[in-house]
Amino acid sequence: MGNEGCDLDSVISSIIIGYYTAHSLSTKQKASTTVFPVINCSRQDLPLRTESVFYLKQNGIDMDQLICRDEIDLLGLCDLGKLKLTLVDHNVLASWQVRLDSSVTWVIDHHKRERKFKPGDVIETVGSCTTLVGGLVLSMFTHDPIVCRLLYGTILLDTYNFSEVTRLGTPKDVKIFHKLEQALLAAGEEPNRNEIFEALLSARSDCSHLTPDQILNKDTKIIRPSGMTISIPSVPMASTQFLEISHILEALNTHWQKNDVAAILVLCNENDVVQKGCIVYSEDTDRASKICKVLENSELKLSSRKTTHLNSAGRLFVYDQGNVLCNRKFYVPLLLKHFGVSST
Ligand SMILES: [Mn+2]
Repeated sequence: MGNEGCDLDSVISSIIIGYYTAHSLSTKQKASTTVFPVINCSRQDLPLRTESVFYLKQNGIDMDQLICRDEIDLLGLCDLGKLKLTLVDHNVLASWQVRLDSSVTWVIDHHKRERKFKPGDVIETVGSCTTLVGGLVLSMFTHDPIVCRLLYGTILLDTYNFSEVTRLGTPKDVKIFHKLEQALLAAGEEPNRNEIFEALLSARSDCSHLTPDQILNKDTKIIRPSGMTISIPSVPMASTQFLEISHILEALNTHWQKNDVAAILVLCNENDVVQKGCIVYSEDTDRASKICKVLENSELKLSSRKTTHLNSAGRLFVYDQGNVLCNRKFYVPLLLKHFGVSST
């Protein structure tokens, strides 16, 4: 199971590790075990994962065959002692899934280690979790172009096509990527990395068929520092473009109420990875100012922008971000560190 952000990395890592695990079982184990990837979002939210929908479809994987988290009673299986859970693309369960932790038997992740070291776990900070997955499974699936293609495209997207600007790719990403490329060439394919990257990028940014509400839920992380909850949606557009979406203020207000959050911190990605702005929205001006102060005093190099948005006085704080390489991986620890991690 991947993380609840459920991006391409999480979806592909869980599918490939599920496939690998199923292939690795002994005949005896096969008789008594079912292995399946869990897509860590609800069936209803699956269409919001636009790049995953696009890439799976392109590679002939039927979305209806996948199991979303609301289609399987993991907690029930856990309570019965019948669950062995592999975590991919995260190493700490979301707070509302933390009861599954006793069932976790294996972890493959590229985020900072936040759990105790266990032999067999693969936790390394590289650009993409699929790089680590590729390192584990490639020898078994060198001749399987679908597996290779799924990993290949995901590494490209996560490293931003190994861009020199973003520097998201590590030497290990490069190494596994080249092995995948060799495997695809050997299979008679001619992978065009720029084409694949551009197609994935535009699929990820494609919000054309989404409602304002869906845009806010497309790629959202909710964090709970002590005493407050903050929702952090990341949107693939500039802040000006975001604020021009019709009924966006209503959608922010609904999101704020529904999730019972102190504030919504919208991260605006232009080109999808270079982050040029953020917006803080709250009906609770006191808390919003506290959050803004933390952001303003950080390395983000924020400059406040006056918004002329109707009825937004005191509720909407719009910023340009000078340090364009800081993304949610910077914001989350910053806020957690400042406000303290909740004990609940
Ligand atoms: Mn990832």
